[in-house]
Amino acid sequence: MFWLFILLSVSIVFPKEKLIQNSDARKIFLLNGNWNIIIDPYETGFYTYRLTPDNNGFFKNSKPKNKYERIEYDFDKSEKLKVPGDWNTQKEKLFLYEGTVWYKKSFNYYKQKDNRVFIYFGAVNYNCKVYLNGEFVGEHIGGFTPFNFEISDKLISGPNFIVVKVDNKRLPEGVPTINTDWWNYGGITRDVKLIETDSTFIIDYLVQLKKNSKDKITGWIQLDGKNFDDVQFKIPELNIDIKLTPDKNGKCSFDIDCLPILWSPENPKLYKIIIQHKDEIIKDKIGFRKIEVKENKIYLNDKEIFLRGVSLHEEVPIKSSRANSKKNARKLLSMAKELNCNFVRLAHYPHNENIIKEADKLGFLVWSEIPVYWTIHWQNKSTFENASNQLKEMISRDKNRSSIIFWSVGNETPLSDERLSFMKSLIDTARLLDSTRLITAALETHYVNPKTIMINDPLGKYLDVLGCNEYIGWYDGLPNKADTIEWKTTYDKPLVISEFGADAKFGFHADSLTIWSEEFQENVYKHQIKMLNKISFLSGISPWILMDFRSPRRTLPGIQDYFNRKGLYSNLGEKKKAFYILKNFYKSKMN
Ligand code: GCB
Repeated sequence: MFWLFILLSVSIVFPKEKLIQNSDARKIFLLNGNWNIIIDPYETGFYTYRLTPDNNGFFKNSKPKNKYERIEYDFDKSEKLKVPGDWNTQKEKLFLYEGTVWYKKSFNYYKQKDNRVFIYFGAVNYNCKVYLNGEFVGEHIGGFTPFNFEISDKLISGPNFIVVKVDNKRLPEGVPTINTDWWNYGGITRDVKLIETDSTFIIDYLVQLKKNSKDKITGWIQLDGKNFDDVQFKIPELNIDIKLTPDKNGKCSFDIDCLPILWSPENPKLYKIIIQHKDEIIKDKIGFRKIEVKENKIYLNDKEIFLRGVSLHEEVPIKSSRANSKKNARKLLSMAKELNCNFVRLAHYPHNENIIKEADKLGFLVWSEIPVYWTIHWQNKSTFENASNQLKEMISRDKNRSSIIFWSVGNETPLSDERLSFMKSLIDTARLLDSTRLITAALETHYVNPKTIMINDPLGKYLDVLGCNEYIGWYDGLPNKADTIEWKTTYDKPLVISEFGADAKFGFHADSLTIWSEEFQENVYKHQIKMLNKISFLSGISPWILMDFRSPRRTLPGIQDYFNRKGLYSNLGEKKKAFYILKNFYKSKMN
């Protein structure tokens, strides 16, 4: 009985529907804009007063049919929120709100006869239930990955309404769990699209260089539907134009010999890809590059590379709200470019697709991560299913992006056998889905004596690249402690220092040992760089962090004011002194 319950809850919660690849390239009808909302902290719109599910919940969007019918809500008279967007920064009363908000949008739609229609969400934080014209469509858990549901049979020709119940309550068994160091932005935070397709259509595809090769493009195209025709696959600039015949499951695979110009930060060359099935044409822009580890070095296109990185949260400068647009992506990446970066660590959850596509165009290498952060419930089966589903959705969306070189399976997870088997299963899943990229995780530091840090976390055995967060000079001693530390590892693998840093309030000046001052942060960076230069197996760094970001944990008045102040830029985009230290260090690393 217990297992039946687990199985049922898992299948309800984690969508079985395949993700539609490259939603931008489809025939889309955007449902962005103003949505009516009802703030519902007691979930009155979902439960009866006996706390049983209410069949006439708010998702019915009911209206009184006569003068005495009592209906205690009215979406059309309710206030509005912009989609996409977090609710916290749109309404003051929602700034710290954690709970349920109902969203409703009415729209007219006329689909072509045999076509199919899907509703696609870029991301909703954290749990959402979707209803169309009063009927349940599907549920999703996890705040940072896309999902879609087919609504062909529920859609009416003419006026329709969609209701989404969004709940961002933090849960101990959630991914992330209740304790994080970032703002729990709630809402429909990324685009909502209706995607109209032919009855049989190209649902997904993979086009990348074959593992360890520079002259073989490999991949597959997956059709969805009943009538599979041949598929035409073209890369005009490489004179590739081939006809592929799908198997009985609608899948066609290919291996093509060719010599593409390789994608790199210096030359982020993208090729136009065209995939055609009957009248449907999908276009993409894809780069080809080789990434591998040999002993303790990382090689991009057979050349050793040092990752001049920075970590960042998905937050917009000045406004400090959830970032989601192309414009936001360009802004954040241009700030990293000014630091002479060639690498960004997108912490601590999958960021929006725009930033990954911009990274492809601008030539940034990317670390992409799932929110397996700190102390997850390692023994809970549905927590694992949840983490694994977020990993699958992240890889499914971004597998064609040459910028992504690392999948990270977590951050600062504490040592235990349960954690090891949880994380190892995630790594197995990532390798199964994508054999070409490198797997990493941000580990914690462990001292074997006061002067020696040893990276020997048993998880290291399963990673390609060791990530490690360290805060020497901040949580761990004073800045000059770094001068005395030696780094060792039991693994013959490259190391990326995935975090170091110190808080500084922009404009607060003092001597270099006065905490919270720009000089203190600058001091930490100077000593860090001296120490990092001595680590022979170091392949890159992504200091914490590009820009000050909101965090409910950071309460110190006048200094933090609910911001983590480890940014090299303030939340208003002002450069702190440490910015220039890092920028110069990176300049010296450019060749
Ligand atoms: C860490 C975490 C990061 C925090 C940072 C800090 O180790 O990975 O999420 O924000 O430290 O500032 O304490």
